[in-house]
This record gives sequence, C-alpha cells and structure tokens, in this order.
Amino acid sequence: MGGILRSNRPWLLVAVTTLLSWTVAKKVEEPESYAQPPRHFELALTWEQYAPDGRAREMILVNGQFPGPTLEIFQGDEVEVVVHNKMPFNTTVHFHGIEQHLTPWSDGTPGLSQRQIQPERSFKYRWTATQYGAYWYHAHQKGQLDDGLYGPIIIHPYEYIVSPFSLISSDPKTLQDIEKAAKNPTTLVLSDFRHMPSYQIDALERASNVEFTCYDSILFNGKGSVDCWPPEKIASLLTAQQKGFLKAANLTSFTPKGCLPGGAIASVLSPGVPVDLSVVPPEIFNVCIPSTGPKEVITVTKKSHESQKWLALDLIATFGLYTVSFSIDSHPLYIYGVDGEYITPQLVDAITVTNGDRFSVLIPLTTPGSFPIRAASVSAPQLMAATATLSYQTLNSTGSAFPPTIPSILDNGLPASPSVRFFSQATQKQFHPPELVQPTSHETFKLYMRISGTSFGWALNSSVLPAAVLDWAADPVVLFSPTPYASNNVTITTLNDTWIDLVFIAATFPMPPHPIHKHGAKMWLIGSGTGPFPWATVDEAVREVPDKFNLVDPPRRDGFVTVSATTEPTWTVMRYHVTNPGAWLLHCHIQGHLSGGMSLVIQDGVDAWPVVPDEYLGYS
Ligand SMILES: *[C@@H]1O[C@H](CO)[C@@H](O)[C@H](O)[C@H]1NC(C)=O
Ligand SMILES: *[C@@H]1O[C@H](CO)[C@@H](O)[C@H](O)[C@H]1NC(C)=O
Ligand SMILES: *[C@@H]1O[C@H](CO)[C@@H](O)[C@H](O)[C@H]1NC(C)=O
Ligand SMILES: *[C@@H]1O[C@H](CO)[C@@H](O)[C@H](O)[C@H]1NC(C)=O
Ligand SMILES: *[C@@H]1O[C@H](CO)[C@@H](O)[C@H](O)[C@H]1NC(C)=O
Ligand SMILES: *[C@@H]1O[C@H](CO)[C@@H](O)[C@H](O)[C@H]1NC(C)=O
Ligand SMILES: [Cu+2]
Repeated sequence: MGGILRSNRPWLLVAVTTLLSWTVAKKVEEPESYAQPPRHFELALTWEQYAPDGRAREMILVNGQFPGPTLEIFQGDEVEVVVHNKMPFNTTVHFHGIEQHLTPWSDGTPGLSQRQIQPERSFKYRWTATQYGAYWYHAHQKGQLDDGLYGPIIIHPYEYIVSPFSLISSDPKTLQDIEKAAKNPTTLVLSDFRHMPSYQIDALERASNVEFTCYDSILFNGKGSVDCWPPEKIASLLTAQQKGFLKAANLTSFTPKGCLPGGAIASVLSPGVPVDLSVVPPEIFNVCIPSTGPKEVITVTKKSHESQKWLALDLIATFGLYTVSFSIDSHPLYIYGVDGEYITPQLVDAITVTNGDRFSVLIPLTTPGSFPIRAASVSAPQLMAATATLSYQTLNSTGSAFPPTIPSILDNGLPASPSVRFFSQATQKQFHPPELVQPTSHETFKLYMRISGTSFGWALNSSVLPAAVLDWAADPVVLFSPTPYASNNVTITTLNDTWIDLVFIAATFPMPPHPIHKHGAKMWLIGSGTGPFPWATVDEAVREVPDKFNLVDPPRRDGFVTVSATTEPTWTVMRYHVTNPGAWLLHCHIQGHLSGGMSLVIQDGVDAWPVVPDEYLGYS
C-alpha cells in the first residue's frame, strides 16, 4: 500500500482529499513488476566468534556481517530472499512490518507460518514490496534476535508517491537538496547487545525465576563499547521511578552495570515467587567489565563542486529490551516517516525510540564539525548511554576549530533542557494514509496483560502462550491447518474485510510499557485511558468517553507501545482493517517478554486464506 498519488498534484489538495485520492490512486498504472525478474538476495547465517563491543562471543552473522546487509528494494518489486542456515540450531527470518500481502507463508514465524529452517537447510521467502520506506528483517526463533540476526530493509517509493518535503522548505534549491538526500538514506541500526547467547539467558531465567533485564552495550550499526560508569555517576542519574523500585526492594543503589539488581526485578514484578539468585552469573546484573570496540562514524563526504546540505537517516531500532532517547548534538531533526510511511514532518531535537521502531529523519548540515549521536536507555531496569559520531565539513572548512556541541539529552535519556522538543506520536499525522480509519468496528478483543507466575512469565491475554506453542515446533503449522473459529486465551480469529479493535488492559502492577507489534497489518492507535475498561465494545467506549479517542487522524504504525501502569489499570486501543488474510503473530517485541509467552495468534480473514503453495506446505 502506501502511496497513491501522482507527484504533479499539489500536496495541499492531496491533504484535504485523502478519500478521493484513494480512488484516484486505483487508476494509477502500477509497474508490471511480475514481468521483471524478482529482486534476489541470499542470506547465509553462521554462528561465529565476533566482538561488536570489543568482547568476543559466539553470535549470528549474516553473510559474514553484523548487522546483516541492507536489502535495498524498489516498491512493486517481487522479492526473493533465500536463507541458508549454517548454524547449529533451527531458525526463521521475519520481515518486520512487511505486510506479506497474499504471501503469509513468507512471514517467517515458526509454527505459525512455516516449519523451522533446520541446520544445513535453506528456505526461500518470496513476497511483493507493496509498501515503501524503512523496514528490517530479524530472527523470529526464540531469542535469536538478541544473538545478532537482523538487518535493514529499504524500499524506495514509487516515483509517483508525493513526499512531505515541501512542508520542510518551500525553497526550490533546498527542496532539491532534501530530495537528493532522501533518495539515498543512510541506515542507522540501534541495538542493545549482550555477551551471553540467548539460549543460555533463557535457560538461566527459567532456572532462577528472574527476568534478565540487564544488557552489556548499545550498538550503532553493530559498533560500540562496554562503558562502566563510576557509582557516583550511576547514582546521580537515577530517575524517580528507579529510586522507587529500589526503595520497594529495600535497596539503595543500582549495580556497577547500571542495573536494577535481579532480586529487585523479581520482587517488584512477582513478589512472593521464590527465586534462586545463586544460578545467576555475576556478570549478568552486577560485574561490569569494560571493553572497547569500534565507534560508528557517519561521515558525509564532500564532493568537488558542492557539499551535501542534508542527511537522510533511517533509524532502525532492533532492541531486545531497551527504549532509548535519541538525538544528535547541535542538530534539529525533521521526522518525515514513521514505520515506513510518510508523516507530516515534525521538527524536534530528540526521539523516543523503542523495539522495532523506524524513524526517517532529515538533518540539515549547517555547521561543519564532528557531533555526538546519542542513545540513552529510558528503560527502568538499566541506565546506559552510548554515542556514535556524525562528521562533516563544508568545502572550504579546515575542520580544525569546531565549536562545542550542544547535547539535547542526558545520559539517562531525560531532556538536557526544558526547551528540548521530543517527537510526539500523539500528534503524528499520516501524510497520505492508504485509507482512513473507520469510525466503528465489527469486533472488540480485550487482552489482559499480566505477569503470570515468575517475573519472566508475561501474558498477553491472561495466560502465557504455552511452551509447546512457544517452542514453535508446532505441527501442523497454523497457516497450513486453520482452526476456523478458534477463540481461546492464545488465539483469536477474524473475518476478512472486518474492522477489529484490540484493547490492551494492564491487569497487574507495576505494568511496564509493552511495544506491541502486529504481523501482517499496520494498525491505528485510536485511544487510551486510565482506569478499568468496563465497556463491552470500543464503539460503546467511544460513545461514553469520546475525548479519549481520535478517530479522525490517529497515528498508524506496525507497532505501538501500551500505556504503563503503576497502581491502577490503563488501556490502549489499536484498530485495524482485516485486508490481509493469514495467520499472524501479535506480540510484545521485548525479547524476554516474547519468549516469556507474551504473544497471541491471530487468524485474520480466516474465511479468505490464500492457498498455501506446495513448496511451503511440504517444506520440512
Ligand atoms: C527444529 O525444527 C524441526 C522442524 O520443524 C522440528 O521438528 C524440531 O523439533 C526443531 N528442533 C528444535 C530443537 O526446536
Ligand atoms: C523491605 O523491608 C520491609 C521492612 O523491614 C519489609 O516489610 C519488606 O518485606 C521488605 N521488602 C523486601 C522486598 O524485601
Ligand atoms: C567558500 O568557498 C566559496 C567558493 O570558493 C566562496 O565563495 C566562499 O566565500 C567561501 N566561504 C568561506 C566561509 O570561506
Ligand atoms: C482472554 O482471556 C479470557 C480468560 O481470562 C477469555 O475469557 C477471553 O475470551 C480472552 N480474550 C480473547 C480476546 O481471547
Ligand atoms: C485461560 O485463562 C484463564 C484465566 O487466566 C485460565 O483459567 C485458563 O486455564 C486459560 N486457558 C488456557 C487454555 O490457557
Ligand atoms: C478481503 O477483503 C479485502 C478488503 O475488502 C478485499 O479487497 C479482498 O478481495 C478480500 N479477499 C478475499 C480473498 O476475498
Ligand atoms: Cu513486553
């Protein structure tokens, strides 16, 4: 989906006639892409020693690289990605945010859309690039994302898609510079990283009954260092919430790794549940061992007769746990795309970036120099910050006397001054959404998020997805064998062309924010509130508390963060249109929560599932 307009249309007219433009769009001839050979990629996955932050561990490399290579695609392309599993364990690759229209068997969710790719086997994913913008691929097998299997996907829009750049500048020369930059975006993959392989983390969590919420480093395009802060620095950065958690656990300080201690995690999240801290290696929460890896430097090179005046960055957040504040010293950021789709640009100084997020950002390059690019954790269990560098010079700058740079955020992610502007999702306006959100829905599903049993037992609807399903070795694969009217704690089922509301209710406290991701469709965040959700349907809630809803121009994404809760329930409502029949996963993108059970199977449009090709049906 995505863009729909010829570029010679004045954007103003476009903005006020979105519905009309959808009709217009259908008349636009799209390229006969299937007549062309598919865009083909081969990804060889290996399990090897590598040291992204200066400390070697065994991890996943893609074609010998970390992060994996960028899949650069043009909208309308048929895409073929052949994955070769050269690792000693099963895997799958998911294409995050790619709708997989009519190809649900290429979604890469083990047990749900395919059988696992076993060692020494290959799997051919085939899908059509119906969308444009920044996406990414990653492992969807247990916690393998944390082992390094991820990389960017950049889809260049159809020529006729109208960009929102004229809202950034009306000067023709500037517009030209912006367009040039946006045609060739630089990807910046932001990740949190740890030294212990995910299968060991999972086993130790289960042995200790403690969720491991402490990482080792923040990486920019796979590069970083382990920076151990002095205790005074850690103490000085503690937020009110972090102090509150310490107090509740009768403790006074974070660990030398900047973490809330493991025992405190357990006592805050699952009080009364016995834990065995003796099986937790000291390096998980406590002991910080510094190491120095490479530093990412984004260098804007000058050309002989002109210097580049703008940089387009596609931020891709592959975090296993973290939410961070992101900023570049001394530089405003124009956010013009979120999760791939154009938005009305927002001029900000910092962005809150969470698991799975993509932000397309334009940065004016005005004063030559070398500037810290910052990411600082705002996740309650850990304080950590890191920097990369943005470096550029204009043609006649010597580059010797750079002015001091001005940070927008502190090392705990809080704004460095009251004037710092953060990106606002609440006021995010889609530039020309493929359709408008429908004001009523056909069905409401209420999902009660809770901690179930231990501190890693996260439930999306009352019960955690059972281990048998979680291991995703389920046979038959859900997509190959729909249970048409299944509706239980871990499966919901919808009909094609219906509008669905998902209500996420915080049912135990404290309930952290959860970055909820839906496969197979973008959703609209239409409302949220504090207190219980007593209504049977969202339509009823809209009638009774209309001020809690936006049904006119809500933000649209493939993932939204639920509202956190400390002492009373909160609720968050996401609405989507079932136009993409298939078996999709709905889950928290925090890897510990996903492997803890926080996911749900959605059989979307079960009345209209496409016939699974034999090569996928028979794959084993
Ligand atoms: C690996 O995948 C195969 C095929 O789906 C499955 O039978 C097997 O149980 C899986 N192994 C593990 C360890 O999950
Ligand atoms: C903290 O100390 C108080 C008072 O001694 C005690 O009642 C409470 O159980 C302790 N909490 C934890 C988590 O140890
Ligand atoms: C930079 O170079 C251009 C072209 O040679 C010149 O016109 C301009 O004055 C120079 N600017 C500075 C600040 O030296
Ligand atoms: C959620 O779980 C409850 C049981 O606690 C069940 O009654 C309800 O149907 C489930 N909701 C969905 C949407 O499956
Ligand atoms: C569904 O959730 C309810 C409430 O937590 C629980 O009693 C029931 O056993 C669960 N059912 C399944 C199939 O997990
Ligand atoms: C599913 O619904 C969509 C949206 O209305 C429609 O375009 C599509 O044809 C339907 N699919 C099938 C297989 O009926
Ligand atoms: Cu979560």
